[in-house]
Amino acid sequence: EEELELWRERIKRLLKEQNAVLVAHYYTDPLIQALAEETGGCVSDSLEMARFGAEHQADTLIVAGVKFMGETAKILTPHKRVLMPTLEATCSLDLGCPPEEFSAFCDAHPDRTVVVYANTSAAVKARADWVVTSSIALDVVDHLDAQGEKILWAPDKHLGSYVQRETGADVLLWDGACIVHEEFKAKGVSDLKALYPDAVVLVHPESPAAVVELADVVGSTSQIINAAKTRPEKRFIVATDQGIFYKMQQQCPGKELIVAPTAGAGATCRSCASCPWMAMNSLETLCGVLERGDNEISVDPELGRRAMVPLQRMLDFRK
Ligand code: CIZ
Ligand code: SF4
Repeated sequence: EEELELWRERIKRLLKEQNAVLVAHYYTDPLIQALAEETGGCVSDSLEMARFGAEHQADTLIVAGVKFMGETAKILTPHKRVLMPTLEATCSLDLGCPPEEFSAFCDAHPDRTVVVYANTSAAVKARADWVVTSSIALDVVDHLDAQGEKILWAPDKHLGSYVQRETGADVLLWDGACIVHEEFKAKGVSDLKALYPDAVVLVHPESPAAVVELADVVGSTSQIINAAKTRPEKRFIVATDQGIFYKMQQQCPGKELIVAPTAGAGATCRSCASCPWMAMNSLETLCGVLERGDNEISVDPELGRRAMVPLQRMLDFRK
């Protein structure tokens, strides 16, 4: 307890001294999310993190999340210093989509419009026509489909097949998955739903189709939080990373939030549905990076300029 308070005080002082702002993802440790809120930083999904960092006056952005989020911040604001508590925090989607193989896949399908999820490296984004997050994937693909375009989608096959089912577009899928969401089990969710028939099922579309099928609401992290907040029901079964419960509970006082089971049936699960890379962000690693000023994210400027084109397309589409 006392030690935590010491970390917190040190981090607050260092943020101020360095004109740095903390930008944290919903899946990070609640201690980090709380500190971001207290210090005027931001807690959000990857798109809002990038937007917030770009618009904030701070010279230094401390990105608590995973590598692609730091890279996206750097691409949007190349003149700012972007630091991360650890450079080891990656993502199975990013890892599962190496730029050379991806580029060859695109070359083999030149007739397709290349749409990539935000959870990708700068080099993969640079090869894309569009970058999307889960909150706007359906709208963008609908728009492209209406223009008669065929889609090449990467890297998440579950999100991609969800988009394909919902829009009816011609979508060719890359074979990637999120190791956290892929573990949610339809049997577990339906058993839980039988136990709590009044519960609303909220599912992130990185989950397998059988789980998405059971959802009352399918959406991005922000859309899931918003659904829990605005729906009149009092109980929710949530299929996304447990880190989201900090913000959800804050926005939904008095409502019961239950994490969807990742294995077996019935029992709720406490140690799962938690991204191991997000967990590398701690008060200790955060304090360390502020003290040392290392772990700086760099993106080759030319690559960054190319990646900015599909990113800007997404930002403009959202307006
Ligand atoms: O699963 C992730 O890493 C998500 C939901 C990222 C994001 O877009 O905020
Ligand atoms: Fe990647 Fe999944 Fe972790 Fe998100 S939760 S950073 S998609 S591995």
